Amino acid sequence: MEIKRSGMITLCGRPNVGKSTLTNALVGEKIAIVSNKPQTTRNRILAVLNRGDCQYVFMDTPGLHKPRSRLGDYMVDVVRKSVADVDAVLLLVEPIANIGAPEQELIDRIRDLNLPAILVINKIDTVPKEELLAVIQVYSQAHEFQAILPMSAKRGEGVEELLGLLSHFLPEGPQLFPDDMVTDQPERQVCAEIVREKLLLFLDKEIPHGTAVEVTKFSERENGIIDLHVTIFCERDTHKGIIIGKQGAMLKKISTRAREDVERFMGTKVYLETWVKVKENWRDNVNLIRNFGYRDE
Ligand SMILES: Nc1nc2c(ncn2[C@@H]2O[C@H](COP(=O)(O)OP(=O)(O)OP(=O)(O)O)[C@@H](O)[C@H]2O)c(=O)[nH]1
Ligand SMILES: [Mg+2]
Repeated sequence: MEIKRSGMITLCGRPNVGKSTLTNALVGEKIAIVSNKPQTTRNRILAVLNRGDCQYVFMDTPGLHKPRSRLGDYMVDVVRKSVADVDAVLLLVEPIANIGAPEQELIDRIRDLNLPAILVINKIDTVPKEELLAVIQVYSQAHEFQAILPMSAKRGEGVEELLGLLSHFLPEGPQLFPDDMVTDQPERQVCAEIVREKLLLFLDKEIPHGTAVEVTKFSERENGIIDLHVTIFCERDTHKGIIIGKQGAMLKKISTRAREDVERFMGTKVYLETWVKVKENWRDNVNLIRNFGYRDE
């Protein structure tokens, strides 16, 4: 069907509220990595959905938080820039009847820029229904949202309703991205992110937050097999030891799970080789941050 309406929609909110989970649910594909640890997403990620005569372009963003490193500064800057000239903003919040600092800051920005905004109360599967009323009340007093939608991104509940709501915010206009484009992330970037997701999955505390993943080789053989070499950077020698694990057990676990996901994503067999290197305090080194792909294009 010919696209007659298209628009940009930013997803924003505090860390860990479910922005990336919702992004994936909206487009029906795993585009953004997800973890139970805050500050998983570091860059803005586009996810595109064509549905009927509509093209939705979603922008997943890092969680808004108080930065404690240069990398954190960068992430917060990405959020600010993404909550700007868009057709609609989705403000995601936890099902809690209390407006925290990140929510207030985002509401202020939405108001200052006069942006159409929908409040998404996520994770409603974790609270009794009765509690939602108080949440809705607190937020409707704080701002006049175009709509308030309680949902569960993880269970996919409310997704269709949200798409229906959002279609009204898409202005008339041509397709912004080609049919087969689901994300603006290059394939090698998605592969690096998948490895980082496994680091977040298997490692504790500060260690995964201090890692960056760089793809050093990404090539396809004649028979379609992909050779993927990645280097995992961490901040300390002790962290390197933990990431590698006893006789390499941890690194093997991380690599195996990452390879399975990369194979699913690429639709072909993948040979993955991983190395671990130390770069002290890279999160406060502007040049290294840029090197690892955290920069404005
Ligand atoms: N119970 C429940 N958990 C959810 C829901 N949506 C997301 N989660 C979980 O919340 C955690 C964070 O999800 P993400 O999608 O990574 O959150 P995010 O907002 O992108 O986080 P950052 O990138 O760190 O800002 C994960 O463990 C998800 O499985 C939901 O509707 N219900
Ligand atoms: Mg995220």
